[in-house]
Amino acid sequence: MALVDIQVPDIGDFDEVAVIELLVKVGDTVKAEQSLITVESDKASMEIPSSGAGVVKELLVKLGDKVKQGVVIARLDSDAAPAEKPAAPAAASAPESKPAPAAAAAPAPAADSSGPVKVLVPDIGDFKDVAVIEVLVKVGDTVKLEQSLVTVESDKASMEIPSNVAGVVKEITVQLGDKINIGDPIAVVQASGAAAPTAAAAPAPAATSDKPDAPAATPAPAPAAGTPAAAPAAAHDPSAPVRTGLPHASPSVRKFARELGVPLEEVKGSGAKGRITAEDVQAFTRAVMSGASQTRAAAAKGGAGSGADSGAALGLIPWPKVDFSKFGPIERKDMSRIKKISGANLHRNWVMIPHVTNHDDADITDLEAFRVSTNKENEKSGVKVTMLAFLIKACVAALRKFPEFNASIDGEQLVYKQYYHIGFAADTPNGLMVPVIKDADKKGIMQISQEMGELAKKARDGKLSPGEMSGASFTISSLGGIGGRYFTPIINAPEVAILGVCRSTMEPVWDGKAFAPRLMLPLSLSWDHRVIDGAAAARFNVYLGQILGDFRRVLL
Ligand code: CAO
Repeated sequence: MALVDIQVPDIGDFDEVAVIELLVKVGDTVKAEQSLITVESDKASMEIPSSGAGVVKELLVKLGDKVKQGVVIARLDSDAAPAEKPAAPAAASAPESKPAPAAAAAPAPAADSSGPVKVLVPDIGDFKDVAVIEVLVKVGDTVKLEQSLVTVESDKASMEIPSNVAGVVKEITVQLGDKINIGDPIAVVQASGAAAPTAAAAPAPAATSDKPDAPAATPAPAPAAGTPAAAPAAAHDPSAPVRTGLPHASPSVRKFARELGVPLEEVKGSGAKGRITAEDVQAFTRAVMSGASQTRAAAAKGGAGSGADSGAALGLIPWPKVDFSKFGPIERKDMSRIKKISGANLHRNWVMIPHVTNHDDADITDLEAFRVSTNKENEKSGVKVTMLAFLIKACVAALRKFPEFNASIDGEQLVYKQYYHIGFAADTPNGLMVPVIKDADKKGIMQISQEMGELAKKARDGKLSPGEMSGASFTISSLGGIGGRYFTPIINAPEVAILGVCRSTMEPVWDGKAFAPRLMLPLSLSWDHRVIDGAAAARFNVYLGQILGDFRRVLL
């Protein structure tokens, strides 16, 4: 096995450029001149080719690394080189010739200190017939010295061509798609008075972008200059990996996107061949800021809509599309407004909150006997005391003892509420609604029962006001009137816990000496594991069970 180190060749004045794409992986067989990585400065991006053929044994750079000439990118086993392509000599990774400084090769404009100046394509190394893919200024624009005027692109690199004079753009003499070469005119700029430099500005080195006083004559970036591998005009290498990851955008647009934190791969390009322009990045940012759109990362954190297709934002496979009528008769109905709204909320809460549910049983034998006798005594009052009213009071007591269950997450803080507004899930013909009993700690069982009856009726009649459905600090979902044993209720964000209750049943319970018939109420407490832990949840349920078992404990 002959190991060959592949180094970054001479890339002109590019120093410390970032690796933005790895085009091969360990185990890949590469040909000589096949691109291995893409690097980028703020003005140009280029692919770094392999100076030899072989099998990649080691990749010595990773995304984000800063590299410069001489840095070893990869280690190849050249013995394993494809037979049809003789391996280039190992030493070939270092370029044999340096790029000519732009000042030497580029034609010097006849710079009048205040007259019109023709801006010409400077020395761009071996770049020949490169296409103008972006015109970055328009007639009337005031440009600074070295401000980029156009972006050109070969099949291996793109770079921006700067102005060698400051002033007002009088004419643009190239169009999108034009093929240009060294010495071709790009624009006419009315120099703004200061003496224009006598040499054409070189395209691109990163360091010059914000420094109008930086030397204009710098070497051209070197995809063309060093190894033959880097020649941008080289025929397209069909063995090069398909570029699925890198969005089509100029270096300055990428830099702009990076500054704003915009994920370029999510921006739809409106330029030629789908190229992303600065305006596209701005439009994307505006859409996200206005809430009209969101990034995939935000969606994955839970901002995704409830639609079945929002799984794409989570990187999930598409929702199955089935023609159900193939299997039998069907009927389609629109989802109710409430179902759509509650569905979106439930979906977000399910995805965003790390739910855990603790199940337990409470002995409500004595409490139920008390409830029944109370209702008998108060028959004439018209108010029926419900088990749910007792549960609300019992939960208030447990929330007082375990305040983190009555809290909400707000950024990096926890908000501990000192009020006890208890929501209860109500099943209505249009879907699930959650009216709220405000200040349940300050109300008696009769009052709570009465309010609950009124709110449940309003919910069924679709007459709840927004105020009657907001502000809950904890929620109870009771299926006791229907049946079932246990379930996993979904937390009603931004609350951090919810109690699910099912139908009580008479069960034989061991009292230490014998089995006794006891009325047992199944409890299911779902809690947010970011705020609450399992031990606290178990304690909460135990305490709740003790109160429901003997309500006098509320007074303790
Ligand atoms: N165990 C045994 N019986 C129970 C019980 C329990 N845990 N809870 C209620 N019952 C009984 C009641 O005593 C009542 O019996 P009687 O008619 O003999 O007095 C009967 O069941 C019906 O009660 P109810 O459901 O009308 O009254 P409630 O106070 O228990 O509940 C309300 C009110 C609004 C919560 C309820 O009507 C409701 O909508 N529940 C469904 C909530 C829901 O859908 N949750 C799921 C959310 S997740 O999708």
